[in-house]
This record gives sequence, structure tokens and C-alpha cells, in this order.
Amino acid sequence: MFGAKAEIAAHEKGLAFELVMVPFEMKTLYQPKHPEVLRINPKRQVPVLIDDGPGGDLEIFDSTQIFEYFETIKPDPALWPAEPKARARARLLEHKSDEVYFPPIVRLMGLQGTPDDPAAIEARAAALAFYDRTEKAMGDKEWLAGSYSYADIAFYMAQIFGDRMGAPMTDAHPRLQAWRDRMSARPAVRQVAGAMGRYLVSQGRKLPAFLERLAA
Ligand SMILES: N[C@@H](CCC(=O)N[C@@H](CS)C(=O)NCC(=O)O)C(=O)O
Repeated sequence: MFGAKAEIAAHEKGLAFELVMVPFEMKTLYQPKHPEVLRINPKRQVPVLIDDGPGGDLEIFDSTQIFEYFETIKPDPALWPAEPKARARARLLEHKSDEVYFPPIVRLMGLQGTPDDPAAIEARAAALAFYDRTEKAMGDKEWLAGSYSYADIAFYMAQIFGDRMGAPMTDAHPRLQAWRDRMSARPAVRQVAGAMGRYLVSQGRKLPAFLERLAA
């Protein structure tokens, strides 16, 4: 999910890049870890970015750090709003998506066999409360932070996992669902989320309807 964030952003920016997928199996997850990941990221996680172009070698990790680097090297098209407060709000939304919305979804991943476990009920309630707040904050805006931004990319990817883990948006979130349709129509999003959907299908996993359409 975090690697897909960076990949979508690179496509949106029109940056040329080589994508290296690390080993991943549903049973063993990310083991064995890719040697470049172990070398670059002390947290041993993807994504990592290597830029060995002009200016010397750069090796960084963390999807949000990668967003910031993309914005610096290729400001156009802008993926943060220009106005300082709007930009800070967008950054906060991106952070909340990763650090407030997503952790309960990660907890649900380990509770798929026990959906009535109080921890699972609590995690789904947290996701629902996040949708409620975001729906309200969305107002009539087309994108989460006004203009299309990294916040949209982060939350789109995160909510794919929310839906798959049993915490989908509901009829109480029509603006968010319309936003998701707008996101799904973007070529960069279709390309990355569609490929993820096809991988999940190849592993015998069922997809949410919106992702099924992208994966077809
Ligand atoms: N804050 C990091 C989170 C990265 C992360 O959690 N990556 C996951 C894959 S989506 C990972 O590498 N998990 C393997 C592990 O933690 O061992 C980011 O934004 O890049």
C-alpha cells in the first residue's frame, strides 16, 4: 500500500522510473527481505527510492518522504496546494490517512478469522468514525484538500485495504464514494490499483466492486 502511493505519485508527476517489486507471498509476507531494502531502510520496509541521476546518489525511504522529494524535483503538476495553510492541511490529511486511519486497518488484517473479537469491532468503529469525519470535512470539494494532492493518493490506497478488511465506506458516505469514483478514473490510479487488484485475484482474493472494475 505504501509502495503504491509512491508509484501513483511518480505516474502523476510523469517521472521516469524503474519499478522493482520486492518478494511478497501471502504466507511469508515480505520474507526474505530485499537486500536493497535492508541496506537503505533501518525500518526494513518498502518503499525505498534510489535516485542515481545528476547530483549524486540519493537513497531514501518512507512514502511521505518520497512524496516530498518528488514535489521538490518536479513541482509541476503540483500535488500539494500552494497556499501555506491549505498545504499544511493537505499534509495533515496525508499524515492522518497513514497514521490515524490505517493502523486500525492493519489490526483488522490479523483479525480476519475473528470478526467478532472486541478488537476487530473497535477497529471497524475507528475506521467508520474516520469516514464520518472525512465525509463531513469533504463538503462540496472535489478532492480531499481542495486541489488533487498526495492526501488523495494516500487515502485512496489506504481505503482499499479498509474495504478489503471489512471496514468499507457506507451509504452514509456518498461524497467519499463519489470522490473514490473520481480517483478510480485517474489513469495513474487505475494503472497501479488495477495491477494490485489483478494480483489479489491471482491469489484467489475477492475484490471490492470498485477495485474489480479497475482490475478487469
Ligand atoms: N511509513 C512507511 C510505512 C511503510 C510500510 O509499512 N511498508 C510495509 C509495506 S506496505 C512494509 O514494508 N512492511 C513489511 C514490514 O514491516 O516488515 C511509509 O510511508 O513508507
